[in-house]
Amino acid sequence: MIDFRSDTITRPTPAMRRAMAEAEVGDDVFGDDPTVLALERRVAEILGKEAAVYMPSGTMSNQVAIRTHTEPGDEIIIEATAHSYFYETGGPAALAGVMCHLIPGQRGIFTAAQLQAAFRPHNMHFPPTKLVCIENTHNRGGGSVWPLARIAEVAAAAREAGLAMHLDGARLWNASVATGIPEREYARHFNSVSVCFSKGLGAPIGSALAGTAAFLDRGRRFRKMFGGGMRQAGIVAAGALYALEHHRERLAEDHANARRLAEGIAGLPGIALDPATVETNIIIFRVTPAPAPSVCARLKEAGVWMLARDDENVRAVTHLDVNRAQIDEAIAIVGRVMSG
Ligand code: TLP
Repeated sequence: MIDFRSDTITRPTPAMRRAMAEAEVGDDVFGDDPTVLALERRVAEILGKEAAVYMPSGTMSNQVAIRTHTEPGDEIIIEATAHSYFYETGGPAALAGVMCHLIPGQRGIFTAAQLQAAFRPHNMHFPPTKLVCIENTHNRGGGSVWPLARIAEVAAAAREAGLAMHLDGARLWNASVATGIPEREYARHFNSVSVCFSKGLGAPIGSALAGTAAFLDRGRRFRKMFGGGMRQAGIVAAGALYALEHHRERLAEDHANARRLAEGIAGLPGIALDPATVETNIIIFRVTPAPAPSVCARLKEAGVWMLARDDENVRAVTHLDVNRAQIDEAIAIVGRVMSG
């Protein structure tokens, strides 16, 4: 089975497992797990932030950020298909008690003018707006990369209005490898940045939330409240540290594989796909006739596992556990299924 369901499905490599087995550990809730502390320092350094906190998941990292920036009854501004709104089980409403003011993006990306149009005048009838969230790369946008200049414009508009900025950078590593722009150049436009180790980097567990030390003092409290205080977390943090040092640059291979797969299937009957839209490791293509779930079922039977993003579109994600030979095999299988 060639598994394109997500870059979350990767298994730790033997070298990563060794690093995990040998990790020095302590009690992270007491703040004395040396491996977790080393990971947090390294993430803060890469992102150019004062501090970082290790988190069990990207979802918790985003939701702790939203809760830390706000109080119940506040409002956040977020793109209409952003993960934190779309796929985090209503977290902003349930955990932070905030309203989401949605902006429709183009492949997940919106403009400063759109943001400004969402601002509310100061008036007792309205919820206070506190935060703007951006996702880079954008998952439902098809792994799209926010242009740095656009981020700067949106951040300037937010700052002028007194709003904080949060980056869901679950795949910020992919954005940096695709553009050559260091992570910290993106991160400097944000008050908080969430990154994941368990997606393209191939670690088994974990994310981190970076920002100022004062912000993360408050953030640690919400991590504990949401059940994310971990103990000998150094075991898994060691996998994340290993991934950070050894698996970032190789994301370029995943991007090349995604482009190769897209080019290989773009001309097939029943597939609408412009390979030029594939910027990183996510491919989204429309299938005709729909529904996408039954196309995915046929593909799976033939040995290629992809997920329906909705009724018309299929998502395929390349990652550490799919090599170039498997990409070519997948192209042949998709070809047979779509022509059959
Ligand atoms: N995304 C998963 C699914 O939840 C859709 C995937 O397979 O892509 N931010 C972004 C941009 C994400 O894509 C994800 C996971 C998360 C946050 C949440 O991370 P986890 O799964 O660690 O909670």
